[in-house]
Amino acid sequence: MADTVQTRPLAAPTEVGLGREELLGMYRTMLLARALGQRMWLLARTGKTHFAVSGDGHEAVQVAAAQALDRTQDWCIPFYRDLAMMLHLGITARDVMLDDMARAEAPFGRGRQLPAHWSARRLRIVSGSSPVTTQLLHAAGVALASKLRGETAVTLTTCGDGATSEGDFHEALNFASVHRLPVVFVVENNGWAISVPRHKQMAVASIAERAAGYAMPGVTVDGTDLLESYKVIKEAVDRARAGEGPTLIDAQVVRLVPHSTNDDERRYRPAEELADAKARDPLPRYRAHLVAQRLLTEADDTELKQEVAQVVDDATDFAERSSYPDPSEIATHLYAGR
Ligand SMILES: Cc1ncc(C[n+]2csc(CCOP(=O)(O)OP(=O)(O)O)c2C)c(N)n1
Repeated sequence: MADTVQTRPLAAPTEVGLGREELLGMYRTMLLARALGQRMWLLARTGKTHFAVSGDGHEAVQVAAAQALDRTQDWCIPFYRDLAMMLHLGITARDVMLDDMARAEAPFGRGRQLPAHWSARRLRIVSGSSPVTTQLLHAAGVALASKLRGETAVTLTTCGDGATSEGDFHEALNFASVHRLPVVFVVENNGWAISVPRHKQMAVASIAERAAGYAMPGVTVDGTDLLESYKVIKEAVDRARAGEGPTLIDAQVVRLVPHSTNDDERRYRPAEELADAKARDPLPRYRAHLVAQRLLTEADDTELKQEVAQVVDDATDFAERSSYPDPSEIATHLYAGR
């Protein structure tokens, strides 16, 4: 079943070169992603929206990835679990909620897009497509464009472990390596592709091993350890920017909830495996680290949680008050205008 990850103490802040503000900012994003994601799950369960997919358990590596990018120039092509990454890059809770509730002002698709297909031109976030793994090909293409233009931008893209068994994964990594493209592939490896456990998806022992087939570095990291993840991703981003080509990162994370609101994991997921996953929840782990480092007090924590709860309520109310697209505009943005 899922590979077991040795839990080590979190890397010390001085090791990764981030200050208190950044360390606490990453914690706030994790809290916000968790609270916003849980609200969207409830909205789906109560019939207010039709679908939700969660990033619970993936937040640490996502925030680490966003922190490792240069927000003035780098590109990001996420997949559907990357809510924390999107929030840390600057997408707002209101925008996420407008999209979730399919409102006319939803910035990612004007109410016509499946939830969790975020994009933002100003933040250089390119929308992922619904067929899994296509975003890796798009990332290779964006990175090729940056290289041809002589720019120093790096492109970071993500996918799940199941996605690494798709043909698109092979094509993207092969092309990126042959052309030494400035791209970082982060696999958020939660051990499941809906109900299919990893050992039924691939014969290799670890996803990082796949990198050898493309002559690029393959690095395994505990993706529930925010600072370790940051170190590894930052190194890969720096390599890419220095013209040394792509890196494959196997970030071992946990899926804390069913695949989506359409899934009943009780039918296939062993109770012990779920309990192990919950014991590796990145949020209390990072919080404990901040408290131990005297970067966060109980009072700070309570205040932060209250502030985040308000942001989630505000986003929900704002979206609920907003209008749906007018039926007369049903084809707008679907077909090229004349
Ligand atoms: C090409 C393609 N095949 C199947 C699907 C249906 N599908 C959506 S998510 C998913 C599982 C993906 O698993 P994984 O890549 O491990 O990511 P996870 O959802 O576990 O994070 C599948 C099969 C799809 N969207 N696209």
